[in-house]
Amino acid sequence: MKIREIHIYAHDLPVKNGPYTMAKAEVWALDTTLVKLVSEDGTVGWGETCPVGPTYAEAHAGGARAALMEMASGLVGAVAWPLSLNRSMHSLLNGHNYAKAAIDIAAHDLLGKTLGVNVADLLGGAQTNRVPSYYATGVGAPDEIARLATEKRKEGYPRLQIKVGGRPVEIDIETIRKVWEVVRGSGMRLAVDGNRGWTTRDALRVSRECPDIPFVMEQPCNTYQDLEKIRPQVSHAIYMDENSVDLNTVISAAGTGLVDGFGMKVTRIGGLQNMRTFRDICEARNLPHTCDDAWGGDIIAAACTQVGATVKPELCEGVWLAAPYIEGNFDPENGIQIVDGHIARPTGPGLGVVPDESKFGAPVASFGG
Ligand code: 0XW
Ligand code: MG
Repeated sequence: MKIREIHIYAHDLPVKNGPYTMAKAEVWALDTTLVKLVSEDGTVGWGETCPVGPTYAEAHAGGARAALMEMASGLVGAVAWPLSLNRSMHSLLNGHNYAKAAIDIAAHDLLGKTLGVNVADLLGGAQTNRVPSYYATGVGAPDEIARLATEKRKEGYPRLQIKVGGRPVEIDIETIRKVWEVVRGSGMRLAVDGNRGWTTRDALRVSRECPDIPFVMEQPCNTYQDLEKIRPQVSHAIYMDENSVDLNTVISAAGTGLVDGFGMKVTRIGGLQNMRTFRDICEARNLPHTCDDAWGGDIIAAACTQVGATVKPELCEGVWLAAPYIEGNFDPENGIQIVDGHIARPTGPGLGVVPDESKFGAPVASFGG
């Protein structure tokens, strides 16, 4: 199974009722990058990567496309089996996981379609066809976030992530308290995500002032070292998100007991090949985690859902999708949707979704053929 052609597309995804706000980012529209791989026998596989603006992570849309173009001609003729392909990519470009992930996802789709097997089964086997999701609020006024929490609880979401940071910490504490008032006793799990926006002083204060509220503190501060500093002093569980940039960091954070779990993004870790290793490291250490991405349409959504379905259910913190913030789907028939806080896993071959590529216009670059 060798790659014959690589096509790269750019597509705009406006934020419904935008902007979407986080401690260090405010986004109105996301520039997503799609990759189409065509194998020697004409089978097609799709991949996608969509950084949520240029300030959330060390990634941006133009960087993804530049990295893909740097590698693409060297990948024409390469073996498309995911492990081999990842090694080929590393031999052509150092780093840039989030760009390599688009090729890796496309290779999994291609492999699944070639073998007539679903991606979850390629990754070890689906445990469920009804994958739990979670809702992430933006940074907002305490009463508004509490209202949203009530709405999402009623919709059936098993988990809520509240965004905080980038404003006086007193407002974050008030938000957490108001949300707790409306979800307490419902079974809805709570994460408070600072997206690197708190100082260690703020994180310590929140933990001290909310000892009665059982939330997970997700990526409260900017660096790995900040997490090491607060770890012995907070009573809340700590999850690492943005700092878990590669498997090496995950091994350290899991192996030293620095964190109690992870918010993980398929593209940040480099795609599905690395995601399955990440999943297995977490299972070996009994650490819960999400299977998300920063943003993106149906291809990313399907990739996250497929790998999410393979996570040991008691360790699965949910699959976050941008779907509620996006108009429409790439795949008009099997587009991914969240219903009652859960995602119906598409069970067709590969990712189980087939985009209507006319939506993407002409490729920004094509290689091979
Ligand atoms: C809620 N998410 C999964 C989507 C946004 O890109 C940020 C992210 C997170 O948890 O940080
Ligand atoms: Mg997060």
